[in-house]
Amino acid sequence: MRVRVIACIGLGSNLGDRLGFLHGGLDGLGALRETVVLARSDVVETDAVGLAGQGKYVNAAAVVETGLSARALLDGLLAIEGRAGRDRSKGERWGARTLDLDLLLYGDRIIAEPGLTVPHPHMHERRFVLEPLAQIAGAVVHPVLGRTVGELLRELAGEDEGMRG
Ligand code: A4P
Ligand code: MG
Repeated sequence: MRVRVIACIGLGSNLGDRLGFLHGGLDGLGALRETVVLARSDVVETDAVGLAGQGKYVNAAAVVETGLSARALLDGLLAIEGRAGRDRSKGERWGARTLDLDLLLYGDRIIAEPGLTVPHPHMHERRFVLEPLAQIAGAVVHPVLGRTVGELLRELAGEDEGMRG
């Protein structure tokens, strides 16, 4: 039997029935085989980062325990996105989307393969990722940066202060 791993997932939506898509995504995680949702964050509304002129997002995070490999888990996330009507052939990168699921952390594993980078390369720069994740996984350590999710969020807050001042 495969060792079970604690993984962190980020969810976002900024098109259509945003809350419906987000809750559908959370339910979809619970329906993945060999996977149990241990915690879900609150849903937060956030300004879009990236392309200008996008509507606000709703974001959330989840912690799961899974027997799936990182690759199989990502495939599951992409299938959930697909069921939410996301068509990758259309939207621009970082553009509006009905549902986006990112594999943020997969245990303490560092993975750099075609189509799969873990930890998610932008998670530590993004308040919309760290804020919900810190609610449920603040003590989890980022295996590359060696800092907890809570610390990464506080460092981001410090940078914001610096930029304002
Ligand atoms: N991929 C590789 N590693 C991963 C991983 N760890 N998790 C590959 C998820 N996917 C991973 O993904 C492109 C490909 O990345 C996938 O097919 C998968 O094989 P994508 O979701 O189509 O690309 P993307 O989402 O357009 O790009 P990226 O860089 O993943 O963008 P993000 O990080 O998903 O950001 N502003 C707010 N406020 N809230 C948001 O949620 N989201 C984005 C998108 C931009 N601005 C936002 C938000
Ligand atoms: Mg993505």
